[in-house]
Amino acid sequence: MVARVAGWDDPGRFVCMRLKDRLKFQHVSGQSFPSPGAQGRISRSGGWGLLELLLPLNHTSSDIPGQASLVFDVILLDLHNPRDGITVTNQKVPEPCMRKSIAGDFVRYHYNGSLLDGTFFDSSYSRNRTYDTYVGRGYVIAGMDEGLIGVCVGERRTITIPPHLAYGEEGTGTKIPGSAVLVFDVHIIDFHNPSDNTQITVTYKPETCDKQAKKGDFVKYHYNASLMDGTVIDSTHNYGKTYDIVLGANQVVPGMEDGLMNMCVGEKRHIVIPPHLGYGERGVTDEVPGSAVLVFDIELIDMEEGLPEGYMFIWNDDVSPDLFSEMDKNDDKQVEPSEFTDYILRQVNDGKGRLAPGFDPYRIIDNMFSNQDRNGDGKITEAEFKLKADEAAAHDEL
Ligand SMILES: [Ca+2]
Ligand SMILES: [Ca+2]
Repeated sequence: MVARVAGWDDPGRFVCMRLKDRLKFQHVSGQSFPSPGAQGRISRSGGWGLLELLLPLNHTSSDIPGQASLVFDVILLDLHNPRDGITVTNQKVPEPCMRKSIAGDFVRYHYNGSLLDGTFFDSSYSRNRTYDTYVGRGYVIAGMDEGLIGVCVGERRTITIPPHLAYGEEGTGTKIPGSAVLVFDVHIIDFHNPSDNTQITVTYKPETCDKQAKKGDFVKYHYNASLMDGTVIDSTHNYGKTYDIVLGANQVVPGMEDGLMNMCVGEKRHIVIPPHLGYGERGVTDEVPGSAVLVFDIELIDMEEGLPEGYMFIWNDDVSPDLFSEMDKNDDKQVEPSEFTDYILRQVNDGKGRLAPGFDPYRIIDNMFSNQDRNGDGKITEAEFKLKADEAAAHDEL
């Protein structure tokens, strides 16, 4: 059984010790073991002074004769001082450390937990996933809450926590006994704050950078994606082609929209996306862990200017006054989908009009047709066309 000894290791200093023995102790003073794991012998009549024994309930007084000197062989399991706070040792802080965690940050970390004598009790590695928590908010034991403040991404540290900042006199579960000092070796994978924005660092800016990507532009870019610990997630270079999207059209996570905004062709950026602007608490199965911070290195390869917001087609020149008859090729006084499609595509090819880049042109044209075909009979009459054209005049639209 595990026994516990408490006492004063030097004047005024109160020490609690957990001992492995057949008996339970309280109140030992006058001497301390040098370190956990040390073995020693306690004698009732020796130099231990105020030793009082609390015998287990199954002991009867007949077990110990009166006036007996008692001798115990003990192994010191751990010791702490109730006035102690946590201690942080073995720090390995990566350079550069851009920022240190503060209360309210959400930290993802790995840990190995052991008792002071080295007995292992738990590890996040065995579950193959990080432990994730807000820090400084009471979601974890007090000592861990404190030990995870001031950490850098990638940092390793050992946090030693006295029982009054861990699981107290009661302990918890089968592996953490009462009054146990806990030792956590932690590795910080990443952290973020729910108020974080996308962090953008321009790593290369071309000399001429006059056209900058904006909402509606069709942008083509390369990216390398990884987690904060360097784990590679994905790269367009693996596929040998760019990733192409319309900016502001929700085709990528909000953090990537932020990161691409105002880029010019040839520019390179390093962007860090917090999970609420990335893949959230769920992440992406087998690719992005839940609540992970993402790191992208991106390069804008090409872009095509989009149309003004809200437009899917615009005229570059003045609109022909004979639009309807130009569309109605077979002159049957109605425009069918094929006539309409042919006409719009011809305008685009001739440079007279533009479709919004990055979308399926046939889908846009279908929508335009449906918009004109008021009664939905699959044909546009001159009356339908005129009605729409009058409305559009106000909107400067077809
Ligand atoms: Ca026709
Ligand atoms: Ca119609």
